[in-house]
Amino acid sequence: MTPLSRRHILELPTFALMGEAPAPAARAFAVAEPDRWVKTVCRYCGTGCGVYVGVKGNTVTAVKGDERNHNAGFVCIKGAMLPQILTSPSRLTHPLIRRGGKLVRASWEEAMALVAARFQETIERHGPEAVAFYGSGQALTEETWVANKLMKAGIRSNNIDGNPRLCMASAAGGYISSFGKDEPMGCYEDIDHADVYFLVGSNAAEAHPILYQRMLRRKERAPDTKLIVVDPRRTRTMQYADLTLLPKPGMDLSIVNAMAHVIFKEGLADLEFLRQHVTYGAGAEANKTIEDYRTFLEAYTPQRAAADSGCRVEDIVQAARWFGERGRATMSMWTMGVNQRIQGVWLNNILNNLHLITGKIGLPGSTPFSLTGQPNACGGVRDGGALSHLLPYGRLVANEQHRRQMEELWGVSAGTINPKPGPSAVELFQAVESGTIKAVYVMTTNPGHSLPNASRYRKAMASEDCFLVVAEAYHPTRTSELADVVLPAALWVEKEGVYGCTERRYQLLEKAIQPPGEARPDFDILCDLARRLGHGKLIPYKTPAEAWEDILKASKGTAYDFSGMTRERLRAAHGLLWPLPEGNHPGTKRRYVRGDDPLVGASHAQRVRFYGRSDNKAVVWLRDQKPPAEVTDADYPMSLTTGRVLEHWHTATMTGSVPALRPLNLEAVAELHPADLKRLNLKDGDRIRLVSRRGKLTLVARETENAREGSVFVHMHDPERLVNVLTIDALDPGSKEPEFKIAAVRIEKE
Ligand SMILES: Nc1nc2c(c(=O)[nH]1)N[C@H]1C(S)=C(S)[C@@H](COP(=O)(O)OP(=O)(O)OC[C@H]3O[C@@H](n4cnc5c(=O)[nH]c(N)nc54)[C@H](O)[C@@H]3O)O[C@H]1N2
Ligand SMILES: Nc1nc2c(c(=O)[nH]1)N[C@H]1C(S)=C(S)[C@@H](COP(=O)(O)OP(=O)(O)OC[C@H]3O[C@@H](n4cnc5c(=O)[nH]c(N)nc54)[C@H](O)[C@@H]3O)O[C@H]1N2
Ligand code: SF4
Ligand SMILES: [Mo]
Repeated sequence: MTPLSRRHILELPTFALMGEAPAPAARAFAVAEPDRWVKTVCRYCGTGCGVYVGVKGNTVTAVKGDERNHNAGFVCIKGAMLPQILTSPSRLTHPLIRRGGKLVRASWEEAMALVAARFQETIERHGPEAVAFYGSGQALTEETWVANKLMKAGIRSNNIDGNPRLCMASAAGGYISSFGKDEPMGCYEDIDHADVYFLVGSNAAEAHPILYQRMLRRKERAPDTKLIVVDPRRTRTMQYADLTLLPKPGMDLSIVNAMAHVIFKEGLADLEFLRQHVTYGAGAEANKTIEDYRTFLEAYTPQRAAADSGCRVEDIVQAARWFGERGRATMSMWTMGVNQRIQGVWLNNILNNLHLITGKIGLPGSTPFSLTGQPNACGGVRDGGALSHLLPYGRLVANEQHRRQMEELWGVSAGTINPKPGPSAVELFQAVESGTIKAVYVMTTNPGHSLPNASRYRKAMASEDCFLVVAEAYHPTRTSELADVVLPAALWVEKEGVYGCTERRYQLLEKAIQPPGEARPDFDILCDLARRLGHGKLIPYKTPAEAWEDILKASKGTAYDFSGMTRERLRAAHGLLWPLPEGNHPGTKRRYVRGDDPLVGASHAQRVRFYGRSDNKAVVWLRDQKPPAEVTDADYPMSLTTGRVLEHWHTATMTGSVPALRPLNLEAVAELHPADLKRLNLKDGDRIRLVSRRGKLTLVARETENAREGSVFVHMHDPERLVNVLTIDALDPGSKEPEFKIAAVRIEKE
């Protein structure tokens, strides 16, 4: 493996910067000496780095990493350049209403009156299920709380979902089926204790750079620390890997099952742990035995996995040995290469299995740790229960007792909440297409760009039969261009609220400056809408802090209990990890662990208690490898995968506004292996057409050894070249998450 030095780390493409001694980029952004520093959180990824913004007058002139937060003063290139997203010329500063086919300037009163009237009229004529809300893992917790309460308790519709369905739904489904409750049990500190990192479908060097850098720091200190990366492409994350497996897209369940096979065969399983803490299941039922599981694993020999995945037998065995070796702490991390698959939940389950069968769970450095994408997917939408089948803090729409609890907390009469779960994200837009949903409010997400099979849903959103409201910080976007009303939203430090990141860490973002023009915080806009729809009593809040009081109460007594996280404590702390019940509890690094998690009980006989399920056990699931939804064939012989680059954020409304980032990598290109180019008689720089069963896209071909032969990678960020016209809207049957990562395409020369 490549030797690591301090110099290597500092020269990493991730470009991490120390906050204290301003590194070049940080200084570049101290465009004027700030008058004051305000503590907040990075706007971008689910790493949730703490930052301070430097403010002069009403302008953010600098940013630096928070040394007392988990990121220890580091921020990545996107974080360092945050101030410029606030002042982009494309910031929307006043409402827009569509008149005669064109979006024209309107007053707030006109815009809000129109939105309220159209929603009211639609509900009266067609019922509450004719309207919908589509939210985001980037909205603040209090904003999401208001939207969820308004929809489920006020309008009495479960037609509320959000972009975490495109992202974390399979991880949530995996945690719930394996452990009874959502959310990871480990913490970032585990990175400092792990001896093995097992990364599957995660390009952390680009997507979670500060966590990746923390892994490298550990490797530098403890050179025997192993990094294993499983990804069909050769990624930047593999630069420092000790073992790389490059499976055929979609064929890595066989690898993970084969690792379990080897772990048992070589005596690396922790049979005592299994006896105490584990039950077994297949399908949806936990009704199997360890013998059933071992019989199931017999078929998954390393030879079979090698044949399925195209990886080498030795590498699969090596991965299993490093993972399972006694005395080594092992941390798995995974992201969209696992979740965005029709087998997403199943692959999550079997990654959890590896930790259960080795007992490498709930110990320093040993944990199954799904990395979250968005900064508040955990805190706002998953924990807050703002998906169509959920209610806040682990409660379910379909569970009568849970509905009663929320009705009481929300102060509405019993029977108010509709017992039928609403549609998931993609299904919601299918209902727009079919005309059952006639009005949609979209907030802090850009579905006209980010949905799979996008042309289909763009057409539905643009239709005369759909009244589309978009709350946005910028205009035009690929969604605001389709809207009937666009509401200008305050952004990031122009408002206040809570974000909850990957490790159950909740943090307060303080308001630092006033929003530009007439832009308003989403919280205020939603409260205004609630009042206009006659739900002022239900949504009486004047400030996000008032809503937070209700949120604390709703968490109390649940498996999420963070009722001790008062505004004051959040303001003083540099992040707090739940469970954190009322009182002076310091918070929980490792969930389910005796002596750390207050919900386990100090006198519990064993070191862990998986209290998410009533039998206090976790489930090892028998999950078979299946093919992806769309396999390649003679007409569509290449496999398309999509994802991210370091410098850009999703639909690039923010990073595309930063002059230093805009020129870097924003144009989507088709990354192809030299052998494929040769076979197709193409060369680097040629214009080509990618054709799938759903659409066509013209791009420049880029030759790279990093591509997998037979596969093409296109990033998702370019608003002018929407890769989602090609992707497939096939869904995981459990999580309803789309298979963004695998589609069949052919390549034509332009
Ligand atoms: N710079 C940047 N960082 C971000 C974001 C961003 O937009 N830009 N977005 C944030 C969000 S919301 C998210 S969800 C995360 C996503 O973070 P990641 O999931 O790490 O990023 P992706 O590039 O979407 O996909 C990861 C990898 O999955 C691989 N993959 C594709 N198919 C398969 C397969 O069949 N098996 C396996 N094992 N791997 C496969 C792809 O080749 C890709 O390298 O990033 C977060 N961080
Ligand atoms: N092909 C392909 N498609 C994908 C994926 C993939 O890997 N491949 N990944 C999927 C995943 S994991 C995700 S998370 C989604 C992300 O997809 P989106 O959520 O659609 O992408 P973003 O660009 O993050 O959209 C956030 C929008 O909110 C706006 N905004 C920012 N701050 C505020 C605010 O405070 N208030 C309001 N009202 N608006 C604000 C931004 O300008 C931006 O337009 O994409 C999904 N789509
Ligand atoms: S790693 Fe994520 S949260 Fe941290 S600075 Fe970079 S984009 Fe922001
Ligand atoms: Mo995501």
